Amino acid sequence: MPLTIRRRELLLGAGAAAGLATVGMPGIARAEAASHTVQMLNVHPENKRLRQVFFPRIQVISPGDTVVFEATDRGHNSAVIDGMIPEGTEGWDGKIGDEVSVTLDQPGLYGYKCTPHASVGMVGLVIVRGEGALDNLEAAQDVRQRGKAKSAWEEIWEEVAAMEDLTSEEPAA
Ligand SMILES: [Cu+2]
Repeated sequence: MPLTIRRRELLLGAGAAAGLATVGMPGIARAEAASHTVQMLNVHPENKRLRQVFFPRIQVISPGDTVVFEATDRGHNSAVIDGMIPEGTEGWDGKIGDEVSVTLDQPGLYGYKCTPHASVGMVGLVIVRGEGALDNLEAAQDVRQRGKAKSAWEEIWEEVAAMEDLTSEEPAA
């Protein structure tokens, strides 16, 4: 049976070589990409007086990361707001009640809403950090908001103004 043994050795060798080959592949760097969760909720988990919310409302991610909008409570969706995403990007438009998962490569601000609850302030922002992350800040701030979305965005922009290092790829240590 020496032939069989040799064949097994060959197969093992091939497997090991294939394993080594993948280590240096560019795709492996994506293994570092993170997944972040935003819950779509009827009641804010830390302040019961706040209703119809995305939690957290602002999510800062790195290019290539994924954001999952979880349909924790029913009746919500996540859809980008016209004029509030970086130029040339597609955004997303989730159906009501559906979980949506988006992977974002382009640094910038991505403003979104729950379509039925935007006017009661159910809006949120994903910031993809990196060069040009704030390039569409003015354009996003210029978008006209209605009802409670107005004050919600004022609060969000205030928080964004206090954030540091958004234009660097890595969070400050
Ligand atoms: Cu909603």
